Amino acid sequence: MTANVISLNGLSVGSKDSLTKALESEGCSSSSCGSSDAPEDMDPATWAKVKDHPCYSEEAHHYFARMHVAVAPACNIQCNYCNRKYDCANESRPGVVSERLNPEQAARKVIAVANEIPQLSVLGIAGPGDSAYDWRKTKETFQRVAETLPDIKLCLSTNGLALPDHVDDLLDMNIDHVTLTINMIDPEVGTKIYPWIFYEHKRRMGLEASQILHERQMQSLDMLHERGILVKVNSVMIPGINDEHLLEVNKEVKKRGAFLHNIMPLISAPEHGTVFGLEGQRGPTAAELKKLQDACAGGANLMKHCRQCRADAVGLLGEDRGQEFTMDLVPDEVTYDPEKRETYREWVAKEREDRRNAAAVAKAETDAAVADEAEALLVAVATKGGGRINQHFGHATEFQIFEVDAEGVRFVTHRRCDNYCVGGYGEEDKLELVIKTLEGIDTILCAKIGDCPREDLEKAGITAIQDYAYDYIETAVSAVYRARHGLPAAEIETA
Ligand code: CLF
Ligand code: SF4
Repeated sequence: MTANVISLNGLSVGSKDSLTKALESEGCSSSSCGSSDAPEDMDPATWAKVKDHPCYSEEAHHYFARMHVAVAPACNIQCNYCNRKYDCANESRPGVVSERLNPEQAARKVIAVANEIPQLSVLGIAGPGDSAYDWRKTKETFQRVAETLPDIKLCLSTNGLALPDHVDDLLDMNIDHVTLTINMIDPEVGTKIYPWIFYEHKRRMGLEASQILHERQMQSLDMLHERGILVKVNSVMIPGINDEHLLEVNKEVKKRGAFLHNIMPLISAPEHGTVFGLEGQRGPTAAELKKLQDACAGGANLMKHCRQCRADAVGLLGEDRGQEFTMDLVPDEVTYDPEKRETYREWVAKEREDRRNAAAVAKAETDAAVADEAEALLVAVATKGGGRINQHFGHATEFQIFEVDAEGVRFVTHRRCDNYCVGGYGEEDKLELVIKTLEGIDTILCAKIGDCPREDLEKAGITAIQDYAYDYIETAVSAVYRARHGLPAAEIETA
């Protein structure tokens, strides 16, 4: 395949060969460490809403970025997994928000980011408190941004308690993506998660608090659905508290029209200072999360590519470029320049079509040649975005995991290795830990890999392949599967 490829960092287009050469000259300092939705699955109006939203469309997350602005510090409830000194744990990793912004600063920052990151398609407000409770600041920020950048999608994340009071504002402002964090539909379960809420000028405790929160969350979901606003439900999976119960939550939110359900593992450590962290409440293992996700089959569609980002995250999901855009780096006056973003969108439209066609050909040829019952493979991919295999093994901070069988190639999840790659470990230790995170993986596809890590991976039973550098993920994964069955790569014509 000799398709042109785009460098997502610099928006420069080149050939696969030229990028491979660039990669070689770049070298590598490290020798070791490295909604399953599609247009045909939904009506055109819904597809138009989600196609460029990296959280609502798995395909879009390869191409488009989101940014959060931390304008809403106040919150009206207490979750046992949250410490207000930290980001909203609904939508972020625990970590202090670098800076809180006022709406004017936030709007300026969005323009600065849009000028530099052409992939930016969504502005989300996810705290660090509750965006619907701190509504005045949320609303002013959205209004300011909409005036300058009308093509940016506006996205809100909230616990839902205050939301029914603002649904009409959402409609007026054309906001069609809202995330509700719903951890229970049984208030008894809620008492173990929420010690109090603040509602109608009064602090409510215990069962009363959970009862009110539950009713308001269901009311929010119903009101949003009735008005055609797409709702994603986020749930934090807390072993021993709501893990089994989330199956019921999944069914209920589906019944009430949720577009997606995102079940996120509890992140909990004593140093976060949360009630759960101090009590030693653990998060679920990857296997427990997968088991719950599998059990939800047939219920609300699941989002599986969430990165639990910070309330001030900037960039593609899985990367955070927030430190490049702190307010001291944003000019006092910024003028929006749409050119880069327009060019990028035109490129993405062609690229997506080409990638989809290539994946369809590979699927059809494989389906016809491999028996249905043949075993599925798990393949890890090192990618910087764009739906291509374009990252050096040693530079990867996470791997995207794809499953392939005769039915085709499916994104399954991502596995992070940056937890292990930051400081304190020698190169050898890093590789050992990366290998652990890749347990169960058959093959790794990356743009380049050194001989030493390749041999160590081989010893661990994982084959590392760089022959598909800069190819589309689906066609390369499919080629690996076909080769396993003694078939040549599918014949694919690309633009
Ligand atoms: Fe932000 Fe949330 Fe909007 Fe996305 S995040 S407000 S819907 S633009 Fe996305 Fe981040 Fe997961 Fe949230 S990956 S934590 S789901
Ligand atoms: Fe923290 Fe968000 Fe819960 Fe409020 S809703 S307590 S900010 S996690």
